[in-house]
Amino acid sequence: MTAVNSVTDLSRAGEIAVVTINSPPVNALSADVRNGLRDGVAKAAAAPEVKAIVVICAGRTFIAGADIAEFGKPPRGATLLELQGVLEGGPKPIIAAIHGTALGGGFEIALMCHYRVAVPSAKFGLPEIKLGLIPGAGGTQRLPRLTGVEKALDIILSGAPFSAQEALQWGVVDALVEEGQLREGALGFARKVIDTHMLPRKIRDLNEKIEAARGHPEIFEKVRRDYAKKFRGFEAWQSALRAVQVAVDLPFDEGMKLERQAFLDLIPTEQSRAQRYVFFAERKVWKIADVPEDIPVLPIRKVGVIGAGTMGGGISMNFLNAGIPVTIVEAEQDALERGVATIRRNYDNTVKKGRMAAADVETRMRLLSPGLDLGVLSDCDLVIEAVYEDMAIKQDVFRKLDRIAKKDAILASNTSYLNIDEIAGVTGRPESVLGMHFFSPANVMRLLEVVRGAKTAKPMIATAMQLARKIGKIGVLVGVCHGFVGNRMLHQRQREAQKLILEGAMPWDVDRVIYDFGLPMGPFAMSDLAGLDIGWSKATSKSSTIREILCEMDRRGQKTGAGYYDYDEARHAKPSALVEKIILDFAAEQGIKRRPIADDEILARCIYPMINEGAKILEEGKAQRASDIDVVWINGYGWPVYRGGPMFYADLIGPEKVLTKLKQFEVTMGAEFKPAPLLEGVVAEKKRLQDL
Ligand code: T1G
Repeated sequence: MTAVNSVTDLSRAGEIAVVTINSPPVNALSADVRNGLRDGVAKAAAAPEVKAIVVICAGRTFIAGADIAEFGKPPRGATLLELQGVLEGGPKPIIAAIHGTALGGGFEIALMCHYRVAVPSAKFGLPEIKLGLIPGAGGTQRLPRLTGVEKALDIILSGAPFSAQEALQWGVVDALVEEGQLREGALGFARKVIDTHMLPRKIRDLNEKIEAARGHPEIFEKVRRDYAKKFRGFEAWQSALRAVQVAVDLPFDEGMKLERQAFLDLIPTEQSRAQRYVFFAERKVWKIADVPEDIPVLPIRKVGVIGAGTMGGGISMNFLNAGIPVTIVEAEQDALERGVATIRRNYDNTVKKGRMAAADVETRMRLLSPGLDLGVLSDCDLVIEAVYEDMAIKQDVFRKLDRIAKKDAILASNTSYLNIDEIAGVTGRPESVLGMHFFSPANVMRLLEVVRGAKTAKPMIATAMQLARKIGKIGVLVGVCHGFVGNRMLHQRQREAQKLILEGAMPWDVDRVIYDFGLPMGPFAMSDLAGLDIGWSKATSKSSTIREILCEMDRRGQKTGAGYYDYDEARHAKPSALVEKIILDFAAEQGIKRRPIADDEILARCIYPMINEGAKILEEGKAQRASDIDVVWINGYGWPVYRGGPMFYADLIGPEKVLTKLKQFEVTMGAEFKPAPLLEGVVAEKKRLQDL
């Protein structure tokens, strides 16, 4: 074994040379890895006694892509063209030996090799689209030559990983070797290549499958139609489509050039910078400054859920999906049966969509134990309360829970707004109390706000965060304040939206601006979906807001076929002339002189106060970092990932621009726009929020 460089070794097994990459954590295709690969393979190829070369990685995975941290920095080290030269252009057969995840540039390196073998657990993919990029090392040119155009487009546009079995089926790998025996399996395959005189097979020369697509532009038209809705607002996917079309229409090297240029053009774009920022932001959330990564966590073998309503049911499904038994408790038999039936119905719908086997439903339902008495929760390691959003009711539940739950149980509340410390305060074990704020539908939404109380112990925090990862959530640690991070910022937007429709805009104007900005829906469509009567009561309603008036008229949202919008049978929303009249009359009664309001004012009034509130949240230490706030908004509120999140967006447009506008609004509209000192500071020091 000789070292080629700090991350690459070269060894021999008879006539076979083995180039081993070892650059933890994921063998990303950094400059050192590229140099090692280039020099290692070149050295092996130059050795007369070498008949074949195996490229393999140490550690947990084959090359998991280009080093994302290198993008936007001055290029250094071996280029991808050089690698193409020594790999695909090499004189001796090169076999890529794959385990873990061969993604992006890593998969493209494997496609530059002449043969590929993998262990059954390996995964493959081209996730560049998730970074606002396209494959930039031949993926759009080589993959369609192996799989055909439609499959290649699906792999590139979905960015989703696929299995080794699928890779074998689609001709992406030549053989699967025994799990855990990759090196031996690869050497065996190389042996066969030598013994059977198999020549270097260059994918660039395999044109049959792309020729089949030549003269069929309808293939691309169909894909453009199919993906248009999913990629609303995104840019990179069009470049990916064009690159694959070029692979069909042009000679290989011209296709490579165009792919490369399209890739390089996307790197500096705002969208790709935002999506790369989010990639790292979603990995930073797990790092908690004062909770060491090796702190002992509590085993969670059994979970209790109090409340079998929409949230309680969805929350339970997360744990059932992870194979963790759940005891779900309700006060009434009917409510309990309804809750359990809803869980089964949700699973049955997933089976109907072909995304789950019927047997798996039974496996999950067998892990679910319904109960009518809190006493059945006495042996749970974690109990999550998901009852009506009322402090007195929640405190009553926690008092009882404190008497019933076992000593080292974690007691969590799914409250969306309320003060966790006030809830913990009624127990004798506030150190074991925290918030686990799921987002509806709880079995679908990836975000979980883990709320740290003033006395919550560190092992409880670490356990909750680790559990979040186990149930497939992104856990974001937040502090106790009204509405935590997400809802606290949302309140700012909703407040301004309500004011805007009195001052001159209409609900559908505000919604259009927010929708065009990239969110799945605007504040009024969202309220209609959730129901305008959340927290509303007929007894106390005084026609003091548009929302109250609509509820009094039984226009409670989609569920009543009318709210801010009128809805047809298919629940398609239509601006309502009646609501327009209600708003005009109400504004007149309030003595509000309506005025034309431009779209950019609507956007600034809805977004900038959110950013300002985010700055206050950071000031108060209710979030660890600005990027955590962005992860909350992207995974909990549909903020478009290609805009990076509210705080990243502020940095993108310039914190000074946000500050100036807030100050203008403060003068004309009042103290609710008063800039946070932290924002003032960031501007004064010419810093960015994301650097805080
Ligand atoms: N570059 C730099 N760092 C990376 C990285 C990458 N490609 N992938 C992972 N890391 C870091 C990550 O930040 C974390 O660091 C640690 O590795 C573990 O990651 C030319 C343009 C491989 C499935 O998009 O999907 O190739 O937080 O926590 O859950 O066409 O990482 O510990 O300091 O995610 O086990 C395409 C990205 C790049 C794959 C492992 N490749 N990575 O998941 O661990 S673009 C990707 C992943 C490209 C070419 C183009 C996952 C993983 P830290 P982790 P994990």
